[in-house]
Amino acid sequence: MFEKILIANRGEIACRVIRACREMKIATVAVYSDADRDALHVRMADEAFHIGPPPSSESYLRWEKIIEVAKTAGAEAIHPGYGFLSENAEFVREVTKAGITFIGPPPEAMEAMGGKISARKIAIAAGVPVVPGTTVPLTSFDDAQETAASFGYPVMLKASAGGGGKGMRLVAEEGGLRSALENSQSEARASFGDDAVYIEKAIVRPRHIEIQIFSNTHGNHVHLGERECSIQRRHQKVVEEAPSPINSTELRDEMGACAVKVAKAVDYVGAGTVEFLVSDLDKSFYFLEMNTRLQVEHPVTELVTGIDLVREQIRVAAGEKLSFVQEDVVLNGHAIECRVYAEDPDNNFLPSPGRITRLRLPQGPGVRDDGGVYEGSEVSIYYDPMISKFAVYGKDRAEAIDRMRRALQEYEVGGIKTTLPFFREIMDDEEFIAGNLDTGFIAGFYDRKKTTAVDETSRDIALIAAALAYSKVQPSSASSSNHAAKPNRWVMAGRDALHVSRL
Ligand code: MV4
Repeated sequence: MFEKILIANRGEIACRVIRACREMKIATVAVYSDADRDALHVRMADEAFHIGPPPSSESYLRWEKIIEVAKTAGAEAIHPGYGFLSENAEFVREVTKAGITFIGPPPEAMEAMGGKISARKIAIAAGVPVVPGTTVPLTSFDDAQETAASFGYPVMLKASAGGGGKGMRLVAEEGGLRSALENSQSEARASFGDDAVYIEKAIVRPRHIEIQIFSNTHGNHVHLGERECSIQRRHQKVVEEAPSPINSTELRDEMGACAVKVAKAVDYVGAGTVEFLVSDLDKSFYFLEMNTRLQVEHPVTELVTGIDLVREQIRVAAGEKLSFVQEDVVLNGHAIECRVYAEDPDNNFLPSPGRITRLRLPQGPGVRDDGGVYEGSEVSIYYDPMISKFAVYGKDRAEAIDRMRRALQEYEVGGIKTTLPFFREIMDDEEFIAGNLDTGFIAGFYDRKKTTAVDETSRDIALIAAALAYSKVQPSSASSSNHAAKPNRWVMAGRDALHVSRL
C-alpha cells in the first residue's frame, strides 16, 4: 500500500480524499493556488505545496508542476478527484512516465469513452442498448435531413466531443433542422474545437439514471447499483438519490449487467459511472456515456452500500483485490444528496462569493456533510461555487425526505447566499415527494411555484375585500378624515401581504 498520496484537486473532494487516506494511515500532500492559501484542504493535509496563481489554467491544471511536487514530496500516487485533470489521458501518461501511480483508469479507457460516438460504438459492440441514432458524424444538411427522417422527429443533435449539454439541440420537426444543425456545429467548434455532430432520436422527458461500477487490475468488474440524477439545472445535477424511486431489482440487475459489459469492453480499472437515459413509459433504458472518474454524487452510493469508494479506488490503484464481490453488494435504505452552492436561488442562481461568517452544520441521526469550507473561509470567484454536498440516509425514501427536511432547517450558512432555501422548497414539492422525477423536473417545479403564488395572491385579495367591507360596516372611533389617512390594521395587513403601498 502507498505511504503518501498527492491530491491534485481542491475543495470538498480534496477533503474527502484526505479523509480516506487518513483512515488508511496514508500521508497526504495538498496543492493550492494563491486563492486557496487558507482553504480547508490545505489545513487538513499533512503537507501542502503552492502551485500558482488563482486561475486553474495556471494552478490546478498545470500537470508538469503537480508531477514535480509529487516527486519532491515523495508521493507514490496521485488522486485527481473530479474535474480538473481527472479525465485527461495525457496527464495519466505523464504521471505514469514519472514513476507515479495514477489513481484512476488507464488512459486508453479514458480515450475510448472520451468521445460520444466512440463510446456509442463500444456500447453497441458490447450488446448494450444505445439511443437509436447514428455512429458517424453528419456530413451535410441533406445527410441530416435524411437521417432525421429515418428515425422520426423529435431528434436530438449532439456534439461527439460534447459534455454538459454543449452543442446539444432538440429538433421538434424538420423546419427547425437547418438552424439547429448550424448552431450545434458552431457551438461544438467553439467549445471543443471539433464540429462533429451526430443524430439521436429524442427520448421524451427521460430520467437520468447512472450505475456505479468498480473494476480492479485482476479483471473483476462489479456494479454498485444506481443513482437517480434526473433533477438537473442547466445540465448540472442538483439533487441525487440512491436507489432511484423507479428502479426495481430486475431493472437494476439488467442495467448493472449492461454497465459491467461496458466496463469490460474497455478493460476498465477503478471507479466509473455508466449513464443511462430511462424512459418512464416502458422503463426502456439506453446507454448515454461513461464517466471515467469518481463522481460528485458518490456519497449516496456509499450510504446505501456501506462501501467507501475512495478507499476502494486507492486499494485498486495499489493492485489489491476489491474488498467485495458482486454478491456482497446489498443496497440498504435510501440516501438523498443536495449540492450546496454559493449561489442565490432568488437571483437566477447568480454566484455569491464572499466570506462565510457563520456555519452551522446539521447533526443527529443519518446526516453526512462533505464540505470544503469552514466558518471564516472565503468562497472565491475562481472555482466552482459548490461549498458542500449534504446527504441524508433513511430506512426508506419517506424517512430520508423527512430527515433532509429537518436537517435543512438546522443548516445555517451566513455571509453568502446559498441554495439551501431552494432545497427546503424541493423537499416539500408534491412531485418530488411522489418520486415523479424526469429531466423536466426543475421547469415543472417553478411552474408549480407560480401557481401556488397566484393562489396566495387570490387569498390576499379576498382578505382585503373582506377587510374593506368590514371597515365600512364598523363605525370607526376615529374621525372620518383620520380614517382615510390611516387605514385600519386589517387593510394594513392586507397591504403587507400583497407587498404594495397603494391599493
Ligand atoms: C438526451 C435527451 C433526450 N433524448 N438524448 C444528454 C447529456 C445531458 N447533459 C443531457 N442529455 C440529454 N440527452 C436523447 N436522445 C435528454 C437529455 C437531457 C437531460 C438528460 C438528463 C438530465 C437532464 C437533462 C436535461 C435536458 C436534456
